[in-house]
Amino acid sequence: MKTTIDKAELKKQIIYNVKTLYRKTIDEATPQQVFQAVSYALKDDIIDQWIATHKEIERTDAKTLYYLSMEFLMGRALGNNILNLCAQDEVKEVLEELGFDLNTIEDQEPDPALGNGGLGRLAACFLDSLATLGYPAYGCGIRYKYGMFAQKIEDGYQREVPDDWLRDGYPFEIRRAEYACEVKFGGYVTVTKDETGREHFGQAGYQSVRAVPYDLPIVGYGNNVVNTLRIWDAEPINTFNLDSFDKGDYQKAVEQENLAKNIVEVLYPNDNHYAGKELRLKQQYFFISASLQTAVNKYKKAHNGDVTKMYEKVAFQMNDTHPSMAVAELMRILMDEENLTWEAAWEITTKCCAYTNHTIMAEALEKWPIELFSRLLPRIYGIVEEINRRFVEEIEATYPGNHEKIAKMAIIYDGQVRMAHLAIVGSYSVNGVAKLHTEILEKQELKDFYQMMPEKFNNKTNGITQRRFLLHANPLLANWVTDKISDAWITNLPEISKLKLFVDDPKSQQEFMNIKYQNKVRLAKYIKEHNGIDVDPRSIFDVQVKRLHEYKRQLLNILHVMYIYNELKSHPDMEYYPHTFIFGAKAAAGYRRAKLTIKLINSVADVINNDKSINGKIKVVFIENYRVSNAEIIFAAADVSEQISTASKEASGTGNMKFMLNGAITCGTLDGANVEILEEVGKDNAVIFGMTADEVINYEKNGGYDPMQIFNENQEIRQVLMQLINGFYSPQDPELFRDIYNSLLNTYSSDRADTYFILKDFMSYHEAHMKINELYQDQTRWAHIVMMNTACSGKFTSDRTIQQYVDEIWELDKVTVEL
Ligand code: 26W
Repeated sequence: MKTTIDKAELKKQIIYNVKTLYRKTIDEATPQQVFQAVSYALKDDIIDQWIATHKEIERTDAKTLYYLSMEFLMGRALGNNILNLCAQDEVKEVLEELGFDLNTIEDQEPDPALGNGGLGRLAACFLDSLATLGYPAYGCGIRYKYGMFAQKIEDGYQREVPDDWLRDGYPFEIRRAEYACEVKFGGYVTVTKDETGREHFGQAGYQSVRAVPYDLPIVGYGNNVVNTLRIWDAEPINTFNLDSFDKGDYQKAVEQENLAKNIVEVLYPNDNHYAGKELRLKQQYFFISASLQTAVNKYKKAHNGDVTKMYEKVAFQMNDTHPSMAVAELMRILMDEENLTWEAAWEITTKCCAYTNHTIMAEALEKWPIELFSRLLPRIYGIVEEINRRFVEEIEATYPGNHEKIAKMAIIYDGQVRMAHLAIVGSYSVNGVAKLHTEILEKQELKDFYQMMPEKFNNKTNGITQRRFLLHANPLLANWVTDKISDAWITNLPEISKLKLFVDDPKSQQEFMNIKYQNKVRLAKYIKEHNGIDVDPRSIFDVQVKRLHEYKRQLLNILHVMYIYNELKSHPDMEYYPHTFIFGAKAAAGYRRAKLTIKLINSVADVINNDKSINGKIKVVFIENYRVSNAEIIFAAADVSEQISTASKEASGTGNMKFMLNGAITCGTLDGANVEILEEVGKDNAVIFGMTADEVINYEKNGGYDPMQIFNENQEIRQVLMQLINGFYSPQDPELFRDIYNSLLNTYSSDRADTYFILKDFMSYHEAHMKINELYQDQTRWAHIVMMNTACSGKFTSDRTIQQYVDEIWELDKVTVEL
């Protein structure tokens, strides 16, 4: 692939940027200043492609996607942009000539972390694939002043530190004040009748905020296509008028200023947990209203002001229910501002909107109290009421006299607005994110909707971008793959199956294992620098990195480490290959049990890592501040991928795919996309354990199971559990982990004991680990397994996922950009 970057020109630009940005010569510049200067220099080239892309989209009037998401977990842009511009060698050489190392410069960039976990990172992978495949798309989101908090571990506890990612300025963004628009909150609805007697709705007495977009370029791989991530900042509508003697005006001006300041202040750090905060509802409406207003205006400009066929050129994809206000806001714009009738507006809305569900966890469901919703968004609430009234009529027509159906399916019910129901009713497509997940939606969670409107439902199994998670994250393996089978895998991942030719070739095996070893050395070095712990790169790196949540069962993992440790202590000559158990996870700031689990992991690490008697056979490492940038190093170095959620709970998972691509074996339950990973790689190349989703669901229907029986019958498990309450890992405070103990055995709280079937799956998990212990010691067998994992990962590229969305939902037009 040829780049448009010219070395001499780039060098000149960097020197010039350092001068004009910082009044410095290049030899005086700090790495952070060089990072800024390089980024601005590349942005210059990117902007040419960006402009060309938009010219082409306009010229061909191509159908465009608006991916609506409260989260975009982008990770660093510089390294990725360099790769997608195919300018790796050029930039590296120029920097070397100027006396800087590219890796050091890349490390200066803060991680733009405008997301929590899976859902936000999926959005980022999708943008990469859309640009690379040449599909016109906007990501629409919020420019949070503070992104996902940085995690500090102090005395084993998590402390949250604000993520001030904009502190030094973010070089890739562009403020687009000319696209600013007004978003209105509160007040009341006005109705006027025109001469024909038709009612027109408006708003009065409201407060408003000025939404100002910042655009970030999304560079396609080697194709000159640059799409846009448009994130919205909030500013006061007009700086208030100090001359005003009117007390009411003054008050209102101050309030509006505060509203603007608060709205985009911070990302809510909850993952899979709905907290019902008023400010979050404001955030949702804020970015949806701004995004839809601009989308409609843009469409109108290109189509003589006529919106009636908008669905031919525009698709709105709602990333979970967080943006589902889009349904009502589009209706508002089309009726109140474009003067369409309800019927005409509804046709357009339901031909433009589509919804992706990302979780079946009941506590994640967004339900807003009517009081709050209608006070904050009176006009939108009125529209939702009307959508609901008409939908309930439809239910009655389909199921006459069936009041239970209405109770189960209505959008407004029991004093609350059910956002998932709004999203489903207002969309032409509803999809889950893995086969099993979509099946569970159809058969259980959304059964009534599936029965009434089966044609809307479809599956889109998630994917990841190999550009970031192999090409950028693992250059050694990426180069090796390219040497073996050409670089076609970069834009066509299924090509990677050609590696199957090499999985039993001794020389290739050795090369592959040697690369894994070097990546483990890289991670060991990171761990030494950040944790001060020595880990042996020859040990098995067994890794669980993801958000901390009970359903993801980090607790199962650490209890099992405690179990193995006890075994090693009582049978010192036990046959056990050295293991390094690596964890990385942020807990939501208010999630107490999750935070206690972090403390437990760190306490166990303290005891085990300092016990000389086990000869370093186990090390436990908790990597602080897990995020996209260190994830890239971690995936590349993993031998074992822990994907151990309670079956049925993890909608898909995407970390599982990143591990697989980088040559790790999955130790997992039959949950989410693990099921499809197993299908691709074959049962000899993955280790599966635990209950199936059906079994879990059945137990749940029958009120759970009795963990006390396991406690009583299994002495080793009992010992582990007793160590939670006898001070073994917390001598200063033996009661410290009582809550975790109780959660597994007691019904002291409203929850069932062991809600997530940790003890039920425990011995099966242990067997899985013993199997891995055995497999690893046959290095030929192991190399075959992990190479098969890389070779069979073709399905899990987000390029495939996006192509399926395009073919089956969005029907976008491809553009090609010639410079
Ligand atoms: C309202 C609070 C809240 C916040 C975030 C509720 C739900 C969420 C997200 C939907 C949680 C999430 O990230 N879900 C994950 O989405 C990934 C991408 O589809 C899946 O791979 C994960 O299995 C799923 O947990």
